[in-house]
Amino acid sequence: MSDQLVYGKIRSQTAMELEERYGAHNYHPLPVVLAKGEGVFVWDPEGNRYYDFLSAYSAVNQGHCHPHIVNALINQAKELTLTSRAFFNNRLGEYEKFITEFFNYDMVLPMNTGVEGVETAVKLARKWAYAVKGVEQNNALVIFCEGNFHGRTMLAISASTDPDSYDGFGPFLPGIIKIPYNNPHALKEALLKHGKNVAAFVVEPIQGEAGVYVPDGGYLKQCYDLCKSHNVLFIADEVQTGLARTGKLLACDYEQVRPDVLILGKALSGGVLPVSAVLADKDIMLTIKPGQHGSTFGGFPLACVVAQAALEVIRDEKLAERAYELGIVFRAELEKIDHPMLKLVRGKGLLNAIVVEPKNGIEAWDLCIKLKEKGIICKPTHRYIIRLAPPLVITKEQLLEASQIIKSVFTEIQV
Ligand code: IF1
Repeated sequence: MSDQLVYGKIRSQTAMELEERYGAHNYHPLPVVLAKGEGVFVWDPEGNRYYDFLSAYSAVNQGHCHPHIVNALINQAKELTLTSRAFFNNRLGEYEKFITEFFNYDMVLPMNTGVEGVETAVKLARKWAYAVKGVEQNNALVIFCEGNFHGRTMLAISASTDPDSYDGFGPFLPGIIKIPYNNPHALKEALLKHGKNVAAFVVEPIQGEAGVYVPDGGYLKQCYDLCKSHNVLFIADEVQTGLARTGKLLACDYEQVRPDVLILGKALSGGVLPVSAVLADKDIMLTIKPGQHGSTFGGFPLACVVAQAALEVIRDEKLAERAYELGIVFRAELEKIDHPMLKLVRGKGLLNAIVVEPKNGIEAWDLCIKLKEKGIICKPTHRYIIRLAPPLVITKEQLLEASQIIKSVFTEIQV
């Protein structure tokens, strides 16, 4: 580990102390300070290099500071950044055409964060339920899955079953039903009981925060068909699973399911700006009229050019195909690790996780500290799962090198 300051003006220790003193304590970061990112690598202020195996929770699928995306940002930033939607601008329409053709939907509603995308999708579903399905005003219901993570707003935590997300923030939003994930029968029961008032079913194709919980094959299609038979919108939250992360452009593509409403975020900007989007066809999208929804920065010129560049990288560098092939290689390497703490390897594409059993007081956090010391940064979700999600631009050689590092951490732990 080098000790001299290489990047930026403050040392790691100082950076951590400043965050501790002046920043809200709403996170418990791994003790590593990042000062530079390029592709699959990040460096701390002292110049120590790490493989990034979190990818900012799948927001930098294209790799850190991808030149095509950063150049789009820089060039646009010199011309026009923000106009508000009080006026037209020369970037939004072009981007809307690009992204709706890219994902084969009639229209897009541009927002900023992933959770704003979720909020927008639920507002659309309610509007559609009253205007098109004929649900009585203020009686619309939305079904979510237990173990979900959709963000941190009051809607999202009202739908959450994780006490860390909702405890102490009540009262919560009404009109929400929670059913077990990966259980089509539970959805069928809920729809038989409440179907006439249900506007939508919101689901993550793979539950990321729950620990990369991959549902059984056919789950999404069964849920989609159940929704169609009850005139209920199928809403896919692909904020984390979308944009090539799981080995397909969308995780729903594995089952040829076309969501009625598609929510994108994170890698939609390649990690350069908060950019999210909700895609749907006209009959749904046009239920929101002028002045009924929006955001200051939603669809601003800077976001439009960045998002288009981010999608071009996914297309031109064939990131979904790469994630698919390399995911198979990576899981095969991880499954070679024969250690009592390593219970399970699971994932799709390059969204993977290892389930570890704490032993002799050693938990997932301790493994992440050891991985950091060996040049890989990742983060546990819950106490026993480590998500392993590198940027999709990682090469096979780099993935194999990182796999060896992961193996070495386990072999060095005596249990
Ligand atoms: C945190 C988790 C991941 C998401 C899905 C919507 C959103 C997210 C499927 C909201 C955001 C982020 C939020 C971030 C950590 C991270 C996370 F650990 F919190 F759960 F990825 F799994 N839908 N996930 O995963 O998007 O508003 O954040 O842009 O809050 O700590 P956002």
